[in-house]
Amino acid sequence: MVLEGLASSLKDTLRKIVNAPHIDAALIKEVVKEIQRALLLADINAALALRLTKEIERRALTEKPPAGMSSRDHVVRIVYEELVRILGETREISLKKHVIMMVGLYGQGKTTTAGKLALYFKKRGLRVGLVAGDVHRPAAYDQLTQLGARIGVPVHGEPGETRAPKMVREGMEKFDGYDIIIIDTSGRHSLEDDLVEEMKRIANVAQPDEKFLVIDAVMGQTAGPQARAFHEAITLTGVIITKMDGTAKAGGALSAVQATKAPVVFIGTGEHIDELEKFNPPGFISRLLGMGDIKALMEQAQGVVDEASAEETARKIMSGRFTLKDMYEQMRMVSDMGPLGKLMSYLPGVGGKMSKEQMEAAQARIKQFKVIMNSMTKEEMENPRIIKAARIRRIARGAGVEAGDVRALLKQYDNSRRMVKNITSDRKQRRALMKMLGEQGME
Ligand SMILES: Nc1nc2c(ncn2[C@@H]2O[C@H](COP(=O)(O)OP(=O)(O)OP(=O)(O)O)[C@@H](O)[C@H]2O)c(=O)[nH]1
Ligand SMILES: [Mg+2]
Repeated sequence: MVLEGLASSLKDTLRKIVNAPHIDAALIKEVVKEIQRALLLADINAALALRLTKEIERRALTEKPPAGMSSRDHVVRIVYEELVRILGETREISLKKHVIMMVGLYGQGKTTTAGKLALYFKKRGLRVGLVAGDVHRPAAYDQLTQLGARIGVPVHGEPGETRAPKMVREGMEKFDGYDIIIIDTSGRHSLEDDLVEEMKRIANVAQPDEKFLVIDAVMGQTAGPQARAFHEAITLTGVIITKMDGTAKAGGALSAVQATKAPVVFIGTGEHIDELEKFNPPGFISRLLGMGDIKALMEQAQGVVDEASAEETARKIMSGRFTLKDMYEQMRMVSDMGPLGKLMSYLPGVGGKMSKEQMEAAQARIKQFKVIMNSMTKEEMENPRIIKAARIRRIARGAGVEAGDVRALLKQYDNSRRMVKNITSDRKQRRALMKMLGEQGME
């Protein structure tokens, strides 16, 4: 795993929060100090680490947890959110036809990454061509040809040709009907005028949609000034940080590049051709903290609830009109979120209490309820009280279940309605529910 050291100390710290008998200022201060130490070891800039941990401390001491969230979960969430913030937004990558130009200093991983990107797009069903625009290093053409052959992507190049713009023009013509054209270019020891000149001439010929700077993670914080210099010279559209697997300094490179406002788009995580990852700060931090599933679910849950218009549901519940249809909608929302187990593990205070078997049983029941409701009439859905023995038999037959299953559903509805009624008659709970459904999504 990338940034192993940082990951293990952050996980230890989170464990301390989760296991604490109660959260108080002393614990928060201690935790913040540990986070700061871990960040410095991962080569994060000292001023940045200080600012970040100050903010974590301030929020943890002053913010109240949202309704339904324990103060432990709340502090974990603050740590998570602040770490994500220093890595910036996820930069999406187009899967439509486009041209990519790779630039960077000597030996940073341009050629390897050009091959990795070619495979990345090929796997997504796009037709890719590689152009060997590095005409200065004699072995560069062979290297790219071998990479191309391994992944079944054609390479345009000509050993002995020394005019890069000419090579690129030919490549552009040859791959004219392709979806993605990736141009490899030469590196230099530093950002000298002739490198800038050559990059500009190639860009002029290729008119690339993406100009990706490739930087080795071992550069640590100096990746920042380097990215800034390239950005000023040719206006980058993104940065790819390679060799994230090999160094503890990767945190320095990531955060320093982010500070230049040239977004990190991919990271290289190994020598192998498929070791390239789309860089996604929330996902990256979740993994560092060992909470990948939870975060993914948090986002997923938010998305589903938004779509289903949580406010509408909340308003209905408030007005006391809670029909079978509403219950069905809610079940659909929940089951659309995938395995119920995951949802349960996210919900504060619930996680871990249900066994795997219990969760699977709950999931199966939701599925069955959906089938049963599908054989009800609109009237029955809106006014379940009219469902008596004869209707129960008809519905059971239609859904291919036992009458007892239909009764179980009606019982569940009764329970839910009673619960809703209790909530809506209690002002405090009403407010909490409104908040949960309307303002905070699933939180
Ligand atoms: N461990 C690891 N090695 C990598 C990664 N990306 C590239 N490399 C290695 O880094 C070395 C240099 O990679 P190249 O792709 O040749 O670098 P370049 O920028 O094209 O180099 P020049 O063309 O000479 O400027 C190779 O040995 C690659 O295998 C990565 O993500 N992880
Ligand atoms: Mg190269």
